[in-house]
Amino acid sequence: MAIKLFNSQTSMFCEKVRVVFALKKVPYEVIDVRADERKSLLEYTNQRKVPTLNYNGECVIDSTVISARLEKDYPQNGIYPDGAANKGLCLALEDWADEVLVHANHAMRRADNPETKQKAEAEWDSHFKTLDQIYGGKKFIFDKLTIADISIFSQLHYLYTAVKYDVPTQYKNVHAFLENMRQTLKLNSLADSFDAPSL
Ligand SMILES: N[C@@H](CCC(=O)N[C@@H](CS)C(=O)NCC(=O)O)C(=O)O
Repeated sequence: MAIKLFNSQTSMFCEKVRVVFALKKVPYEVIDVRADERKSLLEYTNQRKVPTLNYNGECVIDSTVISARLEKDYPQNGIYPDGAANKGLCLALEDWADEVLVHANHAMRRADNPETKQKAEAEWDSHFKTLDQIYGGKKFIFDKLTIADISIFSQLHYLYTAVKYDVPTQYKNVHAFLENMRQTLKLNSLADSFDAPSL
């Protein structure tokens, strides 16, 4: 039985999972939920969120749960750093990107007047400051690409491609991180979404 990913090409959480599949070189089939307005997803899972996997007949929901499951079953090209302390920090950063940066993305996307736009920019600005410190002088947060970098990239990439907001030029380390991830993921341009089957 094949692994099937209920996917939306524009979802940042689906992109996160597609990168993990590609890193581990695990083949999977894509079911585009936009093709039938999530009808087959709702029939299979009774809920609307993607990414969702039909994992050889087992239903697995949520990008963090899916990534951890793929790591367990396909340990090659590990997505967590070595050592319990670093792994804990990595999981906390994954959660920060998924829960906090996504909020800033939604605020920016929904901003429809000067006041809400200013608020959303201030929210992102504080995160850019944090990220600029995190990525000062290093390619990845730990000694290799981990799920923390992938989750952070997925949110920044969504900000660039879907929200169409450019990271201000003063955040040089954030720009360097985006360029490094573009190269790592072999994207021709940052405007492309990631859909390579392997890395
Ligand atoms: N925490 C979840 C978030 C998933 C999520 O919010 N997915 C969005 C797309 S980016 C979705 O499917 N929303 C549709 C809905 O809630 O109706 C994860 O990491 O997978």
